[in-house]
Amino acid sequence: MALRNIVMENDPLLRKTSRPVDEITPRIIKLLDDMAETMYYDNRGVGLAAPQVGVLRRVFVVDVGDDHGLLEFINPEIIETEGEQEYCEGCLSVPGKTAKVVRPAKVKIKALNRDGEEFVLEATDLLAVCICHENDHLNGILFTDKAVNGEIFYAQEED
Ligand code: GNR
Ligand code: NI
Repeated sequence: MALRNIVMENDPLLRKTSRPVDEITPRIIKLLDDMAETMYYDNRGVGLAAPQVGVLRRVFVVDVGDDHGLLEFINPEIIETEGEQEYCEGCLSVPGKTAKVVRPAKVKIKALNRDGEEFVLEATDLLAVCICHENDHLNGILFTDKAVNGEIFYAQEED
């Protein structure tokens, strides 16, 4: 495993649409492993999408610290949403900034796991927020684009 560099906000890569994975090769498995390691390295990471490490493929990982543990999504599709919730979001590619974003309260998502098996997951709370945030990355969308009232908050950076 290896840490990957995280692409920052001003990089045009973050604005591109990622392509589906057509075959789950050892390269994709290594990408998933490296993304999990990179997400956990910065304690604050609860998710990471492949374009954030410069790979324009429809892949993301999430671990919000609930019973689900580490979740890996390949070629995800949000197939149902319900309700609304507002959450103050951050992003590893947009350090020092937060914004309130309105997301669905509940999402149903379909994806492939690393064995190429399709699964469907229903998520609520922070897991639903995080899934939507990561899925947006695959479409070149950042949370700041969706800030409630366009308001961005500048946090203190701790290093
Ligand atoms: O680490 C992250 N924290 C976070 C907090 C609230 C809502 C979404 C997130 S995702 C973010 C990691 C990241 O940038 N994923 O793309
Ligand atoms: Ni992000």
